[in-house]
Amino acid sequence: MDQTLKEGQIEERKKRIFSGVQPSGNLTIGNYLGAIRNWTFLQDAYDCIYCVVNEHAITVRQNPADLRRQTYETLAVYIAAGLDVSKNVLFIQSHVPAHAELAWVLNCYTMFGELSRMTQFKDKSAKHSDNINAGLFDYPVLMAADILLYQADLVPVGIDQKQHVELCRDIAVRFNQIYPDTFTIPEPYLSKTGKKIMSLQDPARKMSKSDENENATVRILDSKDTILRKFKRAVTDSGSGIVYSEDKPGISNLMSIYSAFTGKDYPEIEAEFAGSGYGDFKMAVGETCADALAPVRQRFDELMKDKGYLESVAKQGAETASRIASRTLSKVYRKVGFVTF
Ligand code: AQP
Repeated sequence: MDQTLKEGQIEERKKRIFSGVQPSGNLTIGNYLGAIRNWTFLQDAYDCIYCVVNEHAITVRQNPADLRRQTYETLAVYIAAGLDVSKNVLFIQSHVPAHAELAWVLNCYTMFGELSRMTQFKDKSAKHSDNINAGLFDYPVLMAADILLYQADLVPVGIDQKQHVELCRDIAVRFNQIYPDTFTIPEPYLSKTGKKIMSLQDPARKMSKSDENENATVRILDSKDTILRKFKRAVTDSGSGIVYSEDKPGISNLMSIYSAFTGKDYPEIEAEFAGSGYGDFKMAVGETCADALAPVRQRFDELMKDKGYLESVAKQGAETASRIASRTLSKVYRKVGFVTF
């Protein structure tokens, strides 16, 4: 129910969705299939807010010029992938200071032990052992602030971020127990296919945009030739046969990519490729992926030629987001006892 309505007025509001992607590199088909493409399916039924989370990105070292460029590119990918700017609020996190402000308050309601258990923190600390900064540890609290500021009902994410959404729920429940009716308790929203796309070079690891091995990731903006080459080099398993099974992680990963792009389930794919070799299947997945991404790439190129347009989308998005966020932040400040004028 819309909290701005006066008593007695009845009007259903659409459920609200919040999500974001870090501009920490060139986006992969993991980001696309696990997150952005699903957002486009939700834009009519939900009230959607999508952010380019550049404050999260600096938890690992970024080159400032690259970060600036990647921030606009990420926004352009959102639009190129099909997010309609008239239906969705699209903005850049650092333009709405309430994210950092609420994160500070929530820090004081989040336990050290909870943050220590986060898998992403453990993985990224191992990967960046020379820079285990407080921001990396605190990442899930900033993410909780992102979500709770907008009173989001659902958070569409890939499976790697589910643990963070669950922690966000725990923080919100704890806060509401002390200060009733402050936050909507959000639910993670996982797509049926594509929720965990694995590296093409090591199917035991998630495909990540910051992976240094270029052959491990397929980028949304890769050319068709590059996509085909990467799939051709994808690691497969011993034996033969296009079968989805735990002891065939390489082929199973390729099947999950093919399934996400075509909508076909695993038995259908097995039947389609019965008798085919790994090489033929890899080429089919590559072709399907490249063809599905071609229109996104084309629209992206057009958008990047008009920086003024992207800036206007970001500016308008930040204004709308700020209005919603400031209502929640004021409520939180009042509840915890901050003096306000
Ligand atoms: N491999 C993946 N499969 C499915 N979903 C994925 N996501 C990321 N990788 C995969 C989903 O994409 C959204 C945005 O992620 P993010 O950029 O905010 O953070 P991340 O999960 O850390 O993504 P990366 O690509 O691995 O970035 P880096 O390399 O910078 O750490 C999230 O919904 C995520 O689940």
